[in-house]
Amino acid sequence: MSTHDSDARASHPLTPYGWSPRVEAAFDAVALTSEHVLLPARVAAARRGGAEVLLPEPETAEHAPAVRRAARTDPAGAPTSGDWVAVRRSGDAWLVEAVLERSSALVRQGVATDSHDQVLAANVDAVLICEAADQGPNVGRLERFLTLAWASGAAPVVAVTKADLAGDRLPEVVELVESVAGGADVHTVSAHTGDGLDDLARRLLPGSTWVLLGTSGAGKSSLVNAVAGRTLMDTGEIRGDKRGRHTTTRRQLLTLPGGAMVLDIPGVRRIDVPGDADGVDRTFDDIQEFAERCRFADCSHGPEPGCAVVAAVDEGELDARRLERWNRLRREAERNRSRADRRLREEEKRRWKANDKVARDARRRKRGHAF
Ligand SMILES: Nc1nc2c(ncn2[C@@H]2O[C@H](COP(=O)(O)OP(=O)(O)O)[C@@H](O)[C@H]2O)c(=O)[nH]1
Ligand SMILES: [Mg+2]
Ligand SMILES: [Zn+2]
Repeated sequence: MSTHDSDARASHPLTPYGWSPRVEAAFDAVALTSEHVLLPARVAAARRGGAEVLLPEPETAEHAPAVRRAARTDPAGAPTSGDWVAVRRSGDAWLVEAVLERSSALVRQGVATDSHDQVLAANVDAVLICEAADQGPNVGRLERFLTLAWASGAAPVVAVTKADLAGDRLPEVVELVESVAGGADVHTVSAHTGDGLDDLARRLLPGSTWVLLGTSGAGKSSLVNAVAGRTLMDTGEIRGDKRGRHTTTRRQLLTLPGGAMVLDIPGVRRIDVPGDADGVDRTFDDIQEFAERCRFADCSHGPEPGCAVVAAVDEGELDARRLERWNRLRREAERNRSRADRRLREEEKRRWKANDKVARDARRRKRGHAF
């Protein structure tokens, strides 16, 4: 072959969808051990019992038995938007044989004791958190979305949307957002005037995957359409027409004309933060820094002596309300962590019992055969 490896990669038909050496290696590991001829594909949207995949042509695929079984045990393992999968042809149908290892996963914490986490999006490079300039901002919500994004393994970026509606308050709004954004960059944009769109568009690199996070009405779809220069997503404007209230419930990976992929997660009002301490720590890295200077390593940042966090509040270096929100999210993450642990233990017990039953049945059968 005359082409170099990098050329071959650049010309791979899945390159526009984010095909990378990492994904290639993950696919090879699966393909080499399979008895079937497998092809790599990216999941655009999950559907009942299967997925819409890009091969790169869009196709519908069903879960192969192994994937179905795995999804029953742990729904978080089912193919979701953004996943890389290995598929194969079976008669007229496509079957998803395996979900490849994820580089990141945006997880919605299961709230009920027995409920599972839901993976909202996989293999995401960046999360674009949209917060409308004319309604707030709601810093508690922003911190929650930031925590979710950091916990996913993707990098958060904040868009202060509808800048044209904020009037004189805009600088104040942006300053407030920046004060809680931490390591996330803040872009101020208006889908209506076009302000700030070029700067944001420059970050949407070809082959990168972005997830939009924000409440309904924050201007996510309008922003995507404005960046794309055409209507890729339905916006609030069409609501209330003859078709009635239109709310998108599908999480579908779309490709922007510039080559980046975006995924909207509609209808997000509030998401419980996952039991991943790293997400909270990174969101509140300012408090984390103070906490490292506390006298005791296990400081609860309460009334004990030598607490650098409490001292920072006293000295006006840290907003007491931010400290309160930090404590709340830390407690929530902890609660969700122990809930997840409990669920794991229970599942283990169930599996163990099931295995036990299989063994018992086998013994019984064996005894039966002896006669
Ligand atoms: N003035 C103004 N209105 C906007 C802007 N972006 C969105 N909107 C309006 O806000 C409403 C909700 O927008 P939409 O994109 O559907 O929000 P989504 O639910 O987050 O996708 C719609 O009526 C939009 O026209 C903007 O930049 N400026
Ligand atoms: Mg929308
Ligand atoms: Zn302390």
